[in-house]
Amino acid sequence: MDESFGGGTTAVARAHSNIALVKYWGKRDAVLNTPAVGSISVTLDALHTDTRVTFRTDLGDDEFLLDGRRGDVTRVSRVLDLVRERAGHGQRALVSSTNNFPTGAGLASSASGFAALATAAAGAAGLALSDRELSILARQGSGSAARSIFGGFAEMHSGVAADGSDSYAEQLLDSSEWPLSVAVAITERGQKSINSTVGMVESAATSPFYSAWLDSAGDDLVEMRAAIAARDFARLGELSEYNCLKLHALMLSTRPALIYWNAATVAAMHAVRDLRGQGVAAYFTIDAGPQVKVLSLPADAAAVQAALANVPGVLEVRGSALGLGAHRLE
Ligand code: 2P0
Repeated sequence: MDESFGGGTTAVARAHSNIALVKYWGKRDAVLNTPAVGSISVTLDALHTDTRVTFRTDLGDDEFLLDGRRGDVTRVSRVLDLVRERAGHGQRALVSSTNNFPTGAGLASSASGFAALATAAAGAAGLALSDRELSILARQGSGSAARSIFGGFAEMHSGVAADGSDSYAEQLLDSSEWPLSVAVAITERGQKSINSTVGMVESAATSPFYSAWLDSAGDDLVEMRAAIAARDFARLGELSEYNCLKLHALMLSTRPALIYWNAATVAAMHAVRDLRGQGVAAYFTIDAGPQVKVLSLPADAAAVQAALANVPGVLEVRGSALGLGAHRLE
């Protein structure tokens, strides 16, 4: 617990966004927000959310500001309720978050956002939670947020327990153990049309490929773990592209179809394959949005960023190293 002001207790935390190399899509339990499949991600140093939480005795309801504007407090309150339950008090909170990147555009703002919220809220409530407990808490805000508690490489377990107690992420490698570079090609700054929570429910309900998605996830996780353990970049990259395109095949076969790509998204995918034709080991991955993230070894990062900047429709390219896990800022 930090300084008291305005009758409240405050904590501030930073969490970084992450991108999945083996992706999460589909829920095992919608109330507990447990995923139907495990996932493996890398945490991105360049994209982060800073969140300040203050519990106060004089508030009638939780209040949430995102980049200075009033945001939807529903999911924020869900996480705060769990913290209040554990802390044994009913104080409402002021929550203020800032992203250093566009919100809701497929850059995993919910991942960094809910990991920062879980860390700051637990801190402001004076709870000393383990990383595993924070991961479980963050998951109940957003599934991908469970992974952003950790830096470097993280694996999320779908779990089997009815209460969600074994549905958490763990670190596979620290960011210093295998430095990789990620170039993020931004092709659109607006909010996407269908959020992931809704999209994945529609895929489960309507796509004939959903059962194949579930059945094949385990093999991808085994292979990705092995690629990471062996520091085999070509295997990691090839598998990341395969898993990404398999996810988008599932999205495209959803009714109505989830088409998250725009023309620049597709052009960037071709540019990455052209780079490989020229001997540069670069591999793309794309989430529920039009941005393209390209993995490379640090020595090739400048060439990858230059190639992406030349793609028609790419508005901006941000380079990133792998980042740290969620942490308090005071
Ligand atoms: C992922 N995505 O593994 C996948 C790839 C998007 C595509 O996790 O409903 O925002 O809040 O648990 O975490 C996006 O899903 O969904 C996501 P909720 P979330 O990164």
